[in-house]
Amino acid sequence: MTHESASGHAPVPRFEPYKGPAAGWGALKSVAAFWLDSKQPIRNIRALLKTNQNGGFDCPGCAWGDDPNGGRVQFCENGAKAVNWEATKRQVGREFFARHSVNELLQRSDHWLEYQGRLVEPMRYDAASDRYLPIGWDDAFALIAEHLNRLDSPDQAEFYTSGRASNEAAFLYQLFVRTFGTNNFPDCSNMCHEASGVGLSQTIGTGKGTVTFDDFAEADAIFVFGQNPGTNHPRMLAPLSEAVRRGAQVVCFNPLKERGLQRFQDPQAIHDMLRNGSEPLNTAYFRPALGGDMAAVRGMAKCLIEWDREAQEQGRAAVLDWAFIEQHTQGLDAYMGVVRATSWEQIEAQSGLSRADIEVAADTYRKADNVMLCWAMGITQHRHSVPTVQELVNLQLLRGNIGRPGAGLCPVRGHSNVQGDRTMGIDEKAPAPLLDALEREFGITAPRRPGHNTVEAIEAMARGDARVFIGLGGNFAQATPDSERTHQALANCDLTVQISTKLNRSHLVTGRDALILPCLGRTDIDWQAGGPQAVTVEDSFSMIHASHGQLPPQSERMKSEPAIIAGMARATLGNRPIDWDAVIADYDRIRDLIARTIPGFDQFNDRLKQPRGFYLGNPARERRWKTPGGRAVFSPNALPDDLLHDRIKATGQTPDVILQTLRSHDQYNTTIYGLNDRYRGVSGQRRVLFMNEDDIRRLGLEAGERVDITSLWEDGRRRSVGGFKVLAYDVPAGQAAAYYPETNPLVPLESTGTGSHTPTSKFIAIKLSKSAEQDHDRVLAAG
Ligand SMILES: Nc1nc2c(c(=O)[nH]1)N[C@H]1C(S)=C(S)[C@@H](COP(=O)(O)OP(=O)(O)OC[C@H]3O[C@@H](n4cnc5c(=O)[nH]c(N)nc54)[C@H](O)[C@@H]3O)O[C@H]1N2
Ligand SMILES: Nc1nc2c(c(=O)[nH]1)N[C@H]1C(S)=C(S)[C@@H](COP(=O)(O)OP(=O)(O)OC[C@H]3O[C@@H](n4cnc5c(=O)[nH]c(N)nc54)[C@H](O)[C@@H]3O)O[C@H]1N2
Ligand SMILES: [Mo]
Repeated sequence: MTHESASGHAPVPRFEPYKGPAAGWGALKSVAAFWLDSKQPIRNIRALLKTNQNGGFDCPGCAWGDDPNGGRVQFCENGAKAVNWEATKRQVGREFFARHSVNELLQRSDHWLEYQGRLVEPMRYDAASDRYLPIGWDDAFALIAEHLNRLDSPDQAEFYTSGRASNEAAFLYQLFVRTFGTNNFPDCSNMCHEASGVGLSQTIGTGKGTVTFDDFAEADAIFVFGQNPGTNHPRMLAPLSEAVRRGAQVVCFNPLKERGLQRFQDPQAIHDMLRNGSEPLNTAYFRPALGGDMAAVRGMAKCLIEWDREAQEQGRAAVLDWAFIEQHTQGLDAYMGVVRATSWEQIEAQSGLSRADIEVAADTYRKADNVMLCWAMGITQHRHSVPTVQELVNLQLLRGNIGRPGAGLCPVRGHSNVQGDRTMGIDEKAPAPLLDALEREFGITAPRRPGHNTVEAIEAMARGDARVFIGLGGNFAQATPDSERTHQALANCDLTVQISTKLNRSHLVTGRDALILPCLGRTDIDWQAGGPQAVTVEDSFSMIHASHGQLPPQSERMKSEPAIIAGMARATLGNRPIDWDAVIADYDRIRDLIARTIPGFDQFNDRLKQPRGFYLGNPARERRWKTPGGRAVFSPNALPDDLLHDRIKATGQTPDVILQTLRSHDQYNTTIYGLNDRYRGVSGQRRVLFMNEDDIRRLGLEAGERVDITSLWEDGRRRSVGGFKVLAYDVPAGQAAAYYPETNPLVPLESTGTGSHTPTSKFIAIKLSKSAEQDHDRVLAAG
């Protein structure tokens, strides 16, 4: 793969510390560059002003919720990039594919592939010429139906979903697939917040966060674990800096000193920018070991329990909220038992933090009346992520920090509708009430066998047990672990189908037959027989609202996602269990079906008319616990004995460092917008390895030289990636960081979270060696 810049001119790789605040002028400059590059700046600026506004479209960026008090422009730098990226005028159609064979395209970088423009017509792979050729929509649907109906069992097909799909698309998709007869719904959530869903359902009886936007204004302390909002949820910076300004505590747990968690300049507060002032974003910053958060939070709980005991002995006010514990929880005794059994030595060793530091964090926690805990991928992509999420719940239960204003649990979701897709039934573990409702409403026999998650889908394709792969959005080949094996698994299929907006590697790693089906994006106007259609999404705060595309589509040969799903369904099932064309004519009809089958959506179409949509509600927020015992549950998990998996130890080798894979500022998951990572001071390059200076010296390396990275896993396979430039960076000793997806070849398919099956992308044991591939430009400065 070459690493060229997509726009043609070779970038100069640089590395120098970023001195500006997060957001602010730096962000505006960057947005302007992307606007101009979209080739239709004025049109896109107009579109952008409609982002997250009433009558406008939902930002195709992250799942952060809107400020319900509204008014202000509700987009951020990276949302602007997402809009410009989707709304480009460049096109990828038959001429493009006539010029490039698939093998030739495979040599291009991910950045180059997506940069070529919007996919504008359906294409079918032709193995003889190794090229994609145009195909009509009806022929494409017929081909899919032929493959699906030929399978021995519906379980031989995998139906992937990426979290941008709207509620309407997701609902139709699961109805089609379940009528067809399988629960094989691998989705991006399996690689993302799965552990949050699992951990929360088991403890508070709902898999979603309990807070809404307004809680940020009422919290006395906000803890942010394993999240980089400056890049990934920039609109979160405003409530965080506002919290600090009014005297609340914002406490960060992150091994990297993320710029976006330190200083912030609000791009919407013009006076802030004119004086180039900036607001601090945190009041304390702890830098744990990778995977050390469970131990750190256990330490905090240990402090609270101990302080409560002392308070009781001395007749002072209790530290724990005993009234809440007695009325609302179960399992405290067993939990206290494991807390007592957890030694400070183990807590310090595993968390990478000192007891004194943890006591500071616990004291901040104790002094705050209302505490919110926020978290993202630094928590969920570990082997013990479910117990870690449960430890966050344990902490909150100790002081009743759930179900009152300014307090609660806030898993900050990724894709803009990943939460909604689950609500609509994109779930391989098919909840029985949903299946019952589908059977009742549609007269189908819904499959009851659990389906495949993402990792199981890869395994099934690799074994030859699954033979058709259909991807509703996303980039399965790149987003998933163990790239070489995943690619082989996809290539093993009889048919691969990608429903996409932009060209990516998943279109190039084909089954024997392969289709590219180009779809409309969030920004595009979706015209159907009944006029322009809106779709709906659910944000991280369970707010449901409508999204109306604003820009005329690039080509008449693109279809909306619901129309594509309906086309596949009609060809495969006929008009069973619904008249597919009829619901596509007017999406209100899809919403009527949702209203009749998905809890919380009654009178869906009417309630959508409320400005800013409606709140789906969350029983745990009202202290109603949908658990088997009707109470919130303390989870008595022991800390892992060792963060290193047995299969790492079985190699007999000691890792040089532990690697986490993360996002740069210029990417959206596998979509690479550019080669810069502004806040970390990196420009013009992505193949970099952030390392601690002592580790660089210890391993006999030099900053600026290139290394090959090999991961450790006992299964006889060699997993390595080459030519990563070592950057001396302020990371704790023993850790390293590099960008995803370039590092996915290192993540073993079997290295997954217990109970979540999420690949452990934030904990990869690696060895380093000097690379044969060296260059002469040296790093300009150390971070
Ligand atoms: N612009 C942009 N926005 C996005 C995305 C994008 O790619 N680009 N992706 C979207 C998606 S799907 C998601 S899921 C979210 C992801 O949002 P994030 O979770 O913020 O994404 P990551 O870049 O994976 O960052 C993980 C952060 O956790 C820290 N970390 C890693 N390991 C640990 C650990 O063991 N403990 C602690 N305490 N911290 C740790 C890392 O240093 C890093 O700051 O963002 C969404 N929004
Ligand atoms: N090593 C490592 N791996 C990871 C992660 C990590 O942190 N480290 N993070 C994981 C996480 S959190 C996630 S969520 C997954 C992401 O996994 P995915 O969701 O599968 O990947 P994306 O990169 O978001 O998908 C990008 C593609 O989606 C298509 N697309 C964009 N917009 C639309 C649309 O509106 N409709 C349709 N149909 N297609 C569209 C475009 O063709 C684009 O190329 O990756 C996971 N993989
Ligand atoms: Mo995600």
